[in-house]
Amino acid sequence: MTHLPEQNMASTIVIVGLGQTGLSCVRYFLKQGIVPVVVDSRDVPPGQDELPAQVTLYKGGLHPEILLQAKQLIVSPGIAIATPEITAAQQSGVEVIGDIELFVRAAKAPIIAITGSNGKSTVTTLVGEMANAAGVRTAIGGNIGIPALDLLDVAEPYQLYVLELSSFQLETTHSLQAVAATVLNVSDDHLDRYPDFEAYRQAKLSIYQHAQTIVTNRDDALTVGAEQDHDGDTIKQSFGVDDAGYGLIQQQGSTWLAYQGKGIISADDLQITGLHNLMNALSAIALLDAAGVDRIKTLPGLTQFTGLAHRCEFIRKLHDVMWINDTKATNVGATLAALDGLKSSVKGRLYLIAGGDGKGADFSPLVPALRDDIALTYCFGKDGERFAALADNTKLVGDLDTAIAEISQLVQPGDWVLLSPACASIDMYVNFMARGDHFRALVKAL
Ligand code: UMA
Ligand code: ADP
Repeated sequence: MTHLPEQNMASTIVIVGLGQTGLSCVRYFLKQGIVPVVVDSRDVPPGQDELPAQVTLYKGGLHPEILLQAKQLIVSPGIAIATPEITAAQQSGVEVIGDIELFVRAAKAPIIAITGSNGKSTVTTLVGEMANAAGVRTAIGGNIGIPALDLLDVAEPYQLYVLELSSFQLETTHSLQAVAATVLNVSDDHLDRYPDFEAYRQAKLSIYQHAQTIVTNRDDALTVGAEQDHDGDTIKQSFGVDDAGYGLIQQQGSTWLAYQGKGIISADDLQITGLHNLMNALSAIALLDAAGVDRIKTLPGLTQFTGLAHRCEFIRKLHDVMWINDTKATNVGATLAALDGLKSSVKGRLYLIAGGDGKGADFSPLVPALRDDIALTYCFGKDGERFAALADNTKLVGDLDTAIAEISQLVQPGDWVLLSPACASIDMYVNFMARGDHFRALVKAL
């Protein structure tokens, strides 16, 4: 039995899950003179050394007796709200919200909200850079790795917030009224956390609730919600490869990003490549237009954007062989986008390195690409065997070191080697960045 805190639990705020989110919530409450308690199921929760002494941490379990007596639970995204201990507290009348709900209740500037299975971090960063280029003091945060509540703690307030929101964060957010909201795309992901794909999709579509403008993807019908998913007077915009709304046109011998058939900027002026990145740029323009930011002034932010590390990141050209790090491809949709975007540039053969924790996803949409576009796929990690079974031209190896050592012996000038795992990294690495850093180090050492 846990010893309950001495303070009156009925007025206590309980933060469920330490980690980055939990710590940001602690800082937020302490700043307001409120001392919360923290509960974490892990024996050694990350960030416990940073926890101020006046905050009590109950670890090694979710301590239902504390949750049941709380005034409010602030649940971290890493913990499902369907967890029995949390459901029981909710049913007994305890309010259950997340850090994004706290943020939107407190934020004083408009919010652009971005979700989707892939492209969230790219679009969030791009929108932030374009808005700042236009002279609008803008902060980005959320699932991208900067806890949203930390954005409130600044001397000079921001004029615009751009939030990357995961389906987990959206589940515990109810008061978001975005000036513009988008679901970039929806494909299999996190099926280990949801009963089915539709439940995951619905969590994403909730971003549209009470948005002034919603921006959907014309090429992905799953991004379009039902009428009840948004208010009656919501403005609807969309992006896609055709020339309707925000789209692409051919002009002066090249592809242009356009709105209602009128060219905005030539794709040749951008430093990011691949059709998926043109879609990312179109969605960024649509979101900023909806937020009323002067479009012309935003464009230098777009032309200067070189993309994010770990997403189709060029690492090295060695003996005319290209080595690309796409470790952030943690689901099938992202790997398909990388293959689609890159394959036309490959003059020789393409080698793929894939595998890790598939989070319950169906890998079969990759089969045609594995068979037709790739010379040999090296598979490793928890679901490496399941991956290797997809096609004949695959090889199962124990780790990334072995994959790279073997591929480096096979490659010829003109070949490309792509790490695009279609899986999460947590079976073997701290996070996707550690996997990408390992790849980079191995390739640099060749
Ligand atoms: N956990 C427990 N017990 C607990 C609390 C957490 O086992 O009591 C585990 C979770 O199952 C999870 C891990 O700890 O595997 C981290 O969970 P967390 O809620 O403590 O995570 P934070 O450190 O707060 O980071 C979270 C987001 N993490 C998740 O949603 C899992 C970060 O997104 C986000 O950048 C950060 O808040 C700031 O907003 C990461 C992520 O992987 C990058 N997101 C998923 C994705 O992008 O696919 C959704
Ligand atoms: P997220 O934050 O949603 O994970 P990122 O911008 O970090 O998205 O990109 C993750 C992966 O998805 C990378 O492998 C990247 O190449 C790929 N990607 C980026 N934009 C898109 C898109 N619009 N559609 C499909 N895949 C994309």
